[in-house]
Amino acid sequence: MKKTLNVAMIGGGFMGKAHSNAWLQVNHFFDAPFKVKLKAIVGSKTPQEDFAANWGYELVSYDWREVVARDDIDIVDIGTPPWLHMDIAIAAAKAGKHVVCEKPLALNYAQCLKMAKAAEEAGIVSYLNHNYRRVPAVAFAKQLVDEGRLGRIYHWRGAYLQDWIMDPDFPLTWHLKAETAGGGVLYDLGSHAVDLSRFIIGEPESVIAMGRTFITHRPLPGETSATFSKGEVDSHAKREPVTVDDAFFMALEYENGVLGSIDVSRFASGRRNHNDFEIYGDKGALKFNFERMNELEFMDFTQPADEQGFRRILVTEGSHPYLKAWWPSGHPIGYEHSFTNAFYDFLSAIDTGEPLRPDFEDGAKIIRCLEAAKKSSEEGRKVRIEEITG
Ligand code: SOE
Repeated sequence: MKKTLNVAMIGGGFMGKAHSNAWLQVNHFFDAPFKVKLKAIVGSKTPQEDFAANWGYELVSYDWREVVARDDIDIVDIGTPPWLHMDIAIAAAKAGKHVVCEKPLALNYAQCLKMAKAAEEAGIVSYLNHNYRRVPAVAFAKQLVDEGRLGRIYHWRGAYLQDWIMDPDFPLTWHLKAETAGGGVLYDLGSHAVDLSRFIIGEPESVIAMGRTFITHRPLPGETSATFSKGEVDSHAKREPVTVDDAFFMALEYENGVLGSIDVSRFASGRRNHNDFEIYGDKGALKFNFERMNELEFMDFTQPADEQGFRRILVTEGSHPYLKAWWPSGHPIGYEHSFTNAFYDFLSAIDTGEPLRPDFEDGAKIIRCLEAAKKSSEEGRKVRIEEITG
């Protein structure tokens, strides 16, 4: 009889929804080592009773400290804005809970180091939800690179582009303030983009970057009807400063000699969630585009020149990463499946004690790179990642 692990979900927003779905699916599609039970949902202000009823949480609370301390909680899943991550994660680790945390890990490198230390000292499994690593086509790209199918890698080119805050009347939400988000798109999407390059290519060594804030003042929430689309705002609405970036363009040198570029922006009109990368090596090249997430373009440079070209691989075979758990070949999967894939790996790591990546150590390395990018943009020079000391 499999042991049941009880999950406390802290935060019931977009990530609370995506995580709750994955916890409910993982035992249906994977032979996971544990059963999972949705034990508690913890909200901040908005009532969570409907959320609890919809997803089947047994308890509703508005006090994360009380829930994290409960003996009947085994996993704490943090889906709050970044400014709350450190306190919750350290309390959970000290209480002996395994911890899932949404990205970016925390507001700065120093906070990340404290979280990683707490997880290490507690001997718990920490997982930082860079879910795109567990999109099968991304995991397959890594497999091809690791097998040497691209040979010596020269370039990584990544971009993560959205457009949901281009309305100047979009309000000054937590995403747009340094004290609650850490950074703007650099942290929100740049953390994903840098992690993808670390997953497939290796560790960045130095960065040159330029950041920009296009809309410097925004109306306070409540003064505007603009949510995620154009809204009307009173002309006299009070506007406060935006203290984070809207776009960041980075050029990176990796420790293994790869030269890379990563562009992130929330002002890329028409790009709703465009996460893509290209990899160029002396034996071949790859291109992934999350808008076509079940496909990978592969170019075999060892072929005769007049036969070369990028061919589209449909990444839906049972032999592709994670896919034997899902549907027969030719049946695509979606964004939400990457979370379920990740949570299967998380439960397996709890069972085997094998390391799970990305963990809080990874989170610290990612934020260290992003802080170096910020420093580079402020000082107008190339910054070595090691200059950031926390
Ligand atoms: C930003 O809009 C966001 O929600 C990210 O925070 C998520 O990590 C990404 O998966 C979708 O876009």
